[in-house]
This record gives sequence, structure tokens and C-alpha cells, in this order.
Amino acid sequence: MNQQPAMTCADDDRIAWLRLRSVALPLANPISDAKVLTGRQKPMTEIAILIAEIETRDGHKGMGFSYSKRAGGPGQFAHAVEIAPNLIGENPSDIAKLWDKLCWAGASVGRSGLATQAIGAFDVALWDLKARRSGLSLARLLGAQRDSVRCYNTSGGFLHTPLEQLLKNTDISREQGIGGIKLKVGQPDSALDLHRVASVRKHLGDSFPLMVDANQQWDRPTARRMCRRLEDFQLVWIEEPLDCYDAEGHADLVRQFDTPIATGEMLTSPAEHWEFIRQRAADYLMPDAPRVGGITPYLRVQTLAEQAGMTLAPHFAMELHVHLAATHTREPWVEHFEWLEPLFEERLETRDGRMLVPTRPGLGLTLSEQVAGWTVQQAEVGQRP
Ligand code: SMN
Ligand code: MG
Repeated sequence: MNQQPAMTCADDDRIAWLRLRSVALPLANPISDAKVLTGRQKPMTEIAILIAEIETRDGHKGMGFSYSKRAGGPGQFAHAVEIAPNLIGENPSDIAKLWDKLCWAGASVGRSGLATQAIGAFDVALWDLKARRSGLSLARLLGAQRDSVRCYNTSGGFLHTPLEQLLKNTDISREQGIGGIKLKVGQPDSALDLHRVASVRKHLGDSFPLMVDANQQWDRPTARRMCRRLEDFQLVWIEEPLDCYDAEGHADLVRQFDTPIATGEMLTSPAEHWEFIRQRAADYLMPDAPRVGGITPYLRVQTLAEQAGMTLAPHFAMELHVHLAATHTREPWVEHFEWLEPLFEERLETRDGRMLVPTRPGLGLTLSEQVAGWTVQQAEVGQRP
């Protein structure tokens, strides 16, 4: 009889070592959206990435990340370093229990925002570890519905981009096999917004998917007026037409206009998303897994939103969201942003309007050698096996 290899019980394995790194990822060009143009924020030149690497006594590894734009990076790192020791000696499979343990460890600073975004890096790393150990991609571990997902590009459509370059960027995206274009709107002169939208719609033709994103710029009367004017352009959605916490205002727009309303990227917990789900305040909900505290809370948002008949279009972090979107009931949209690509050796494939879901175990990501040079702070906890 063939000798079966001695099976070490996965359940006996324990977390032995963690490394945390705060990485300043440079952007090739500073970007501006409506929050910049109206003076609320400065142009963005880099992204603070919080990377968590976890290793168990049996040598299983997982890597996760969270991020912050403009401010918050050092705070996320500091909080992650403070709570990290709570994971040493724990069973890496107890992901939900460990999310709660880390949350209660820092509960006085809240169950949303920066504190839970620090937890998010650990949570993603634990899911990556579980999937790698199973030999499955994260999508397959969670239960995939599809091998590819619709994708659209945002990085070519910012407000600082001159119209001529904007049109060229749409051609580049289409040549890359990307299936939609998102254009920023929300500048002080709405006539200029409408001119850019009309120009892009003409350039793309009537049927190519086009979204617009106002990044919370409009008040309710302006949002109504602009949604009415934008009805003519067969848009996939109008994103963040109002303040990101104005669920009532978003719900009014959902009811008033044919063009779907999308929002959610700025919400930082399932509780904040629940307010929009409960009020049916979006047609497309845009949770951001790192921003809501990782995959564990994201899955809760996904279930609630789908039960309410919403379609999901996760925000940013395509390297993570391509896996999660593969599990969504209704055909989702994934946002194509190449900004995080320099962090990893691998690249996502896009063709025929869709992004292919990686089949490599876990997230299927290997940190690139450039990460060391962009690391501004790092800390290790426990004993590396
Ligand atoms: C966005 C993303 C990145 C920087 C600024 C704004 C945006 C989006 O709101 O939807 O991607
Ligand atoms: Mg947006």
C-alpha cells in the first residue's frame, strides 16, 4: 500500500512571525480630482502602502496590504505595529476571530477608518495564506462565479488631464483590452465638464461603457441638475455626485434618474455601507476592501449589498478586488488602475473588455525588489521559522 505522506494537521499550525512595512509608492504624475480642484485636497504624488507579511511555524506564508492617500500612512503603520503581537501563537485559519481580536485590541480608536485599515493588511495576509496553503487562488477559495470580470480604467481620466490627452488615454485603454472608461467631473465650470463628457462619448461611440466620477463635489441642487444633463450620455453610472455620507441625497438621485448612481469608496466599515444599503442609496456599491478593514468585512458588505439588489464595483486595488469580484452574484465592474503594479512582480491580464482572474495560489502576488527602496519604516514581531 502506498505510504501516504505524514499529514501535519494544518490546524496545529500557528502564526510565528510578522513583518510590517510602510512603503511610500511614488506616482508617475501628480493627479487631481474634484477634491483637489476645489481646494479640499492637494494633488496626489504618492500612496502610503502598509504591507503585512505573516509566516507560520510550518512555513506557510501570506502577504496583505492596505493603503492611505495623502495622510494616514504613518498612523496605519503605528497602529499595526501596536496590535501585531496579538497574532503571535494564534491559528492562522481563525481569520474572523483574529479580525475581532485585533479590533478589540484597538477598540478605543474605533471600528472604522485608520484603525481597521491597519487590521485590513493582516486580514488580507491571512486570507492569502489560507488560499496559498490550499493551493487555490483566493477567488477559488471563496467560490468563484467567473474566470474574468468586466473592467474599466480611471487613471487616464483625471481632471488635470487635457482633453486631447484624455482622448488618447481612452484609445490606450481600449488597445489594452479594457472594457470601460471613467472620466472625472466636478470642476467649478460644469459647462466644461459637459463638454469633456460629450467629447469622450463622441470619441468612444454610443455603446462603449462610460462612467463619470464627481468625487463628492456637488450639493444636492447641483447634483440633480448635473444628473439631468448627464442623462443624455448613456452612462454606466454617475459616481459620488454628493458627499460620501449623504445616503438620503444619493437615494433621492437613485429614485429620480435613469442613469445608475455609484458610491461607497470612502466608506470605512460595514456599518457605514449598511446605511447606504438600507436606504437603497446606490445602484452600484463600491466597497474598498483595504478601506473597510480587509476581506472579512468586505465579504459582509458584499452579502448585504447583493441581498438588496445592488451590483458591486469595488474601488481601486484591482490586484485584490479582481479575486473578490470573481465571486459576486451579478456581473461586477473592476476598476483598472496601474498605480500599484510596481509593488508586484506579476501583472494582471486584460482582454476583450475583461480582466482575467489569476489562478496562482492566494492573491498570486510576489513583492517586487523595488519595495525595499520605497520602505520608510518596518517592524518585525515574533521569531521567523
Ligand atoms: C479616485 C481614485 C484615486 C484617486 C483619486 C480618486 C476615485 C476613484 O475616486 O473612483 O477611483
Ligand atoms: Mg471614485
